[in-house]
Amino acid sequence: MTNTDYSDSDSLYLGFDLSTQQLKIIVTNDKLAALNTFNVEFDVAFKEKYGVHKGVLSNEGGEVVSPVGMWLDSINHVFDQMKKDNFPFEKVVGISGSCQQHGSVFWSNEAQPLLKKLNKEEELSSQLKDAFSWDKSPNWQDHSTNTESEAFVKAVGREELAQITGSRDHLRFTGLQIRKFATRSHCEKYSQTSRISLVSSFVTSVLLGQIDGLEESDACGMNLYDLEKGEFNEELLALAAGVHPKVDNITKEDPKYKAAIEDIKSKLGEIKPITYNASGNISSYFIEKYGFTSQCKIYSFTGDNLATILSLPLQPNDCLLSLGTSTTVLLITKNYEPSSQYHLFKHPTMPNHYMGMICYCNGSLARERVRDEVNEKYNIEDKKSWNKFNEILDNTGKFDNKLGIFFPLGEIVPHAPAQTVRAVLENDKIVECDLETHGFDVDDDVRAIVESQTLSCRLRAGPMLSKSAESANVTPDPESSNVDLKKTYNDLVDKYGELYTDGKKQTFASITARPNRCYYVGGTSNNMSIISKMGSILGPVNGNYKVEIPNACALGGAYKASWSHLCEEKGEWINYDKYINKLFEINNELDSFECEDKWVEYFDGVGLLAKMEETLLK
Ligand code: XUL
Repeated sequence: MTNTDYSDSDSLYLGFDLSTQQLKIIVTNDKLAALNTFNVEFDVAFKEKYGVHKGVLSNEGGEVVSPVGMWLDSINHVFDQMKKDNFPFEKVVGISGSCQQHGSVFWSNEAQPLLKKLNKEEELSSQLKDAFSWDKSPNWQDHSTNTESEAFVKAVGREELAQITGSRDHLRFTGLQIRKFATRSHCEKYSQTSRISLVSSFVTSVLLGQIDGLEESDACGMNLYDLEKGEFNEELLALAAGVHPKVDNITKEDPKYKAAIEDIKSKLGEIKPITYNASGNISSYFIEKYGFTSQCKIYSFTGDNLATILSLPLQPNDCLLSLGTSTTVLLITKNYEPSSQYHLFKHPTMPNHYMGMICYCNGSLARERVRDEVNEKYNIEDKKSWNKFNEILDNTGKFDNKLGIFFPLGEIVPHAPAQTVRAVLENDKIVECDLETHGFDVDDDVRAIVESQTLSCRLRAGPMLSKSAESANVTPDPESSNVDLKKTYNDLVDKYGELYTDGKKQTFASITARPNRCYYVGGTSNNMSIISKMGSILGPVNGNYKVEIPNACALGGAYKASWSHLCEEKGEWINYDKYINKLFEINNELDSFECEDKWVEYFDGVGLLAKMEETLLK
């Protein structure tokens, strides 16, 4: 029981976070203040009923699924908990949320009537037992779709798929999962499916009491949606439905082809462009059972990564670096510059903007290995101490033409097996070397790992930021505008030749793009030496911020609800970044910090890393 006082807030908003292992609901008010959270952990509450481990069921074939009934039970469970806590449901005017991405829910023909006539005396899961043609949902950790991945690549090609859908083929992406379901694992159940939801639209459908359309930004994680055209791509729908002429032994003239395309289109339904308009009002089940009012609006939910960017005052060209075991970079851009190495999704609240997402496998584990080497060299007693590592990093001077690539695990970006590569630039030539050769020692590893990890972000973010940097009117600070960027760029190309990243040519615009602001979250963001170094290399025009957002996904959902509600009330689009800027006024978790501007100095690093990746990586 909590003693939260809601009396100062007339209107409340709920932000859901349905993730792999739990459902969390956060309560916020008009001032964007987080008042309370409620949650249920699946393994704690439902292990016995559903047999889940870490929220999912897995098998040796790489299949990872979540029981849909468990998600329904979790909604009842958390609302029951809130009721016991005397939560004022009648004050809730808007609900939105965040869900794990890519998962699909297969509804049966009985879904619509069952959703409409829910009885408040019973739980959702028992009443909706027959509402699904399959009672499971593929989880984003599923990796059982290699066959489907091959089909997508054979039919369309990897880069082309990224060009159309913002991402190359990924085993977890919904289109591949649907193809597996329709052609391999559950052919009959596919034919019994009336509608297919993403996890996000599944939850809103339950809250609305009718099947909701897919939310556009989350739908970008399907490998089916043409981001630029804003519609499903027919060739990709054919693949998902198992009727692609190149791989399914069927012609476009065959009536079965046309029927299958129509069928999958009606299963997926229309995708509404990004909107603040509510999908509808909460259904009578929740009004009668919990005490919501009929005025409570349900706004489309989105994917968890997309919700994360909604939890911060992020503007176009801002980058959020999440520094954990892995490194994830999320950035906002106007520039549609897709690559098979990262993802682009539509931004969930800013029309004509995208969210770029770069996922690296090697983050803190790789840094810890170097820390351990250093502590061993200097006989540091506390083996986990970062003091020596940080001292070395803080004392590094100018970029000294030594770099290392540290991949203790196979890397996603760039796609490469586990390896360590070190190199120095001698007489303008890149010379591969080992530790203790060519003047490269353990201390150099310290700066080399932080530099190369950061330079990799800079190289990949550049093309996404470049054009949008112009359109967003990001002007470099006065000091660096004294630098002749054209000359610096030409010197770089003279020295290294044209630069390519992941097979794509870098341009003057992409190499000279700077982020607006950089935000750092996750475990390593507590290490000021590391994030100061990163900031000095990335060179954001308007500063670096260290942030702590423990409930980012749920908060992003709640803010989406309060923003949408305000837009609806005013009857006009309120710029999301302006709205969310209020956080700067109320949130002292947004710590800005100073770091040296070494952005220009690191042009050499950009060149050296690009060439090392091109020529030395196995
Ligand atoms: C993103 C992805 C994961 C899940 C986690 O592509 O697969 O981040 O969304 O919930």
